[in-house]
Formats: sequence, C-alpha cells, structure tokens
Amino acid sequence: MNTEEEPEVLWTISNINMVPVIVAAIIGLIFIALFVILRKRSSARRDFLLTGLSESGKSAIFMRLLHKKFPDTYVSVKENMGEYKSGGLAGRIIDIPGHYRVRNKCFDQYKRTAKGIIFVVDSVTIQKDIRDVADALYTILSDIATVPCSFLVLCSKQDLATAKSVKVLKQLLEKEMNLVRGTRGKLEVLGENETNKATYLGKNGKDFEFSHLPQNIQFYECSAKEDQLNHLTDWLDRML
Ligand SMILES: Nc1nc2c(ncn2[C@@H]2O[C@H](COP(=O)(O)OP(=O)(O)O)[C@@H](O)[C@H]2O)c(=O)[nH]1
Ligand SMILES: [Mg+2]
Repeated sequence: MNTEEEPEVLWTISNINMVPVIVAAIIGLIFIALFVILRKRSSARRDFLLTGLSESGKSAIFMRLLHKKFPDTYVSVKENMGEYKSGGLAGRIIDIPGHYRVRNKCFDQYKRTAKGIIFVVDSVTIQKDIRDVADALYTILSDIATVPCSFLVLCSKQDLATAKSVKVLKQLLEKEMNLVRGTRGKLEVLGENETNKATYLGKNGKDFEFSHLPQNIQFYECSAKEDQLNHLTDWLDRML
C-alpha cells in the first residue's frame, strides 16, 4: 500500500507553486531585519537632555544632580556631560547651553540618541518669557526625532516666593503654545522651505493641550538650590 502512495506525494510537492512561498519567506526576513534594526536604534537612545532658555537653571540642576553642589555662577558655552547612576543602571545627562544659536546646533547633535528630554522653565520669569519658552518647546516637540522621547517639564527655582506653581505654568504654556501653533501654521501656508516646516502639534480644530501629543509629557516643580530634585530623580530612575 505504501509503495503505491509515495509517487503521488512526490508529484504533489513538485507541483506546488514555489513563488508565493519564496515571496513570503523574503517578506518575513525583511520584517525580522527591520525589527532588529529598530530595536538596536531604540536601545541606542540612552541620553537625557537638559534644555530650555538661558538662565532657566539647567546647569544648577546638572551640578546638583551629578556633583551634589549648587554653583553660584556657571557659564556654559559648551554642553556639560555626565553619567547619572542609580541602582546599577546609568544614563548620560547632557546640559545643552541655552543661548539660541548654540542651543539648536547642540540639540540637533544629541536628539537622535535622546531617550528623555528635560525642559527647564524658570518659574519666576515665565510670564515675561512666555513667548520664547513656548517657541523653544514647540520647536523641540514638533521635531520628528523627539517623538520616541519622554518629556519632563521642570518648573525650576521653586524656593523663590514669586515662583509660579506647576498648574499655573502649564496653563500659561498651553495658551501660548496655541498661539505659536497658529503663527507657525501661517508661515507654512506662506511657503516656508520644506526643512523648516513644522509638524502640526495637537488636534486640528481644538485648542492646544499637552495631553493631545504623542509624547508622554510630565510636569513637576523643583529647586536645585534647596536640593529638591526628587521628581527628577524618580522620573530618571523609571527610565533607566
Ligand atoms: N533661587 C534659585 N536660583 C537658582 C536655582 N537654580 C538656578 N538658579 C540661579 O539662576 C541663574 C541661572 O542658573 P543656571 O543654572 O546657570 O541656568 P542655565 O543658563 O539654564 O544653565 C543662576 O544665577 C543660578 O544661581 C534655584 O533652584 N533657586
Ligand atoms: Mg547653563
């Protein structure tokens, strides 16, 4: 009986159309390769960038976090870099200089290896600086390279009596980001060149809200002067 069935089985296999099988195998291999590349890329993101306007308190946070001291003056023309270690894990912290021209160039250099972005806002001068702060934050958030990053907006200098609370600061920022978005939208219509074209942030036809963005954004208060950085260290520890 067996000897009679064998030729039929062989005939069936040789008649199977191999083209779809090969195509499926190639597609499978491409998916595996893409998966491996993407995994490598995401694991290459291990930096935490400290950014924000000049004088917002970035270097004070950097020094307090990594060197346990509060500097009187710390002029940074170049980025400061250091290793933050916790529970056997480590991440690189990069303090980006705040001056407009250096800031963008330096930020571009590290944005593709950034896992988290800490945007420092001076809680005392926020009302005066609101347009510049919202503008800087909008630029970073609408940069496609930062979509995989987690964001922390740190409201600094909370030891000072005139510091605005995190709640007020978030409301002020959302209102201003709405205006910035309107202006940038108009620039696009007027024909900005492609490279400067900003991504539309938030939901079309709705007022700007941080909760509408794809990035995970947290808001916390801190004071480098009084060593109140526990929200920052908790956030970093979760991400290492
Ligand atoms: N009261 C107070 N002043 C701060 C604090 N952090 C920074 N400063 C002051 O704010 C100014 C700018 O700080 P700095 O860290 O150099 O800002 P950066 O330009 O963002 O790096 C300095 O005069 C600091 O002493 C803080 O937590 N509390
Ligand atoms: Mg600095």
